[in-house]
Amino acid sequence: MKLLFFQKCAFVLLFYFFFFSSLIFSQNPWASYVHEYSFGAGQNTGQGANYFPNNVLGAVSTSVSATSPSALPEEIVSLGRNGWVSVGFESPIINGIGADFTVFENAFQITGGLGIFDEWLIVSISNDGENWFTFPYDSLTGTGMAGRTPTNGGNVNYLDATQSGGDSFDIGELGLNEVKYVRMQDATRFQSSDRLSAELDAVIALHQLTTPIESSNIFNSNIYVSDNQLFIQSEKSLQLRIYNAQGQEVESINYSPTLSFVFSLENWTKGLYFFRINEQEGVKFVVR
Ligand SMILES: [Ca+2]
Ligand SMILES: [Ca+2]
Repeated sequence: MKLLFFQKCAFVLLFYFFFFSSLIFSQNPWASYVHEYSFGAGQNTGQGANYFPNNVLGAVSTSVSATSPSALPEEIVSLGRNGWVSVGFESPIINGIGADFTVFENAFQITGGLGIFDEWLIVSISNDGENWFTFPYDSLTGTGMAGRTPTNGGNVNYLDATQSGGDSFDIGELGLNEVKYVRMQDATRFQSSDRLSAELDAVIALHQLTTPIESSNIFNSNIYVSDNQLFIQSEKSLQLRIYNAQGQEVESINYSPTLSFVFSLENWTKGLYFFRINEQEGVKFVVR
């Protein structure tokens, strides 16, 4: 009987995991606004108000390939010599395992196996828009910069840096755990004179702080998470049990009606959690 309950419970957890995970990942991972910018001289494709900033926000152009880059002003902006753009996201980039974001320029493979036509970008990150941390680079080889690897285009998974193309960066390399802004600065001054200006097509977050989803009406109660605190409001007494993504119970809370209830999640590990209220068939979650 007990086993049956856990099997049932596991099934429910699994169901809600798949149901809600599609909601979780529906969050926009692409840059969603331009924070600041300053264009340089020399090349101005896509800088007009009809095109910028939309051409650097949202998804990379999927009609491109490694040999056929974006060149349309609707899709890319030329930063101009030493010009730069910083972008922000719906939700901050966090330090996950490996690369945390990818920058797409319009580098391309030159036909005939003659290598890659690349235009370099120095990449910096910031959590407050004031203090910037720049990824180390080699101005002779371009190592450490963006603008070096073609976009693969098509239906590749752009959340997978191993198949997307572009140049990926790990914020943990600079000792940061969370950043709001990514800045790309044209670095073609270090290259041969036929490089006029780097372009920017798109930036995608690979690891992102996930916004908790309000879970209000399923149980006729109001349960939500804000600022790392769990709020409960209900007219009925509740027992709230919280499980981690492995299905282990990590907390059990007995709630009785008061004006409000606040439970701190400040010291909790970031991740996916499931809520089970009393013995009702239902699970909720929060990702911090
Ligand atoms: Ca990382
Ligand atoms: Ca674009």
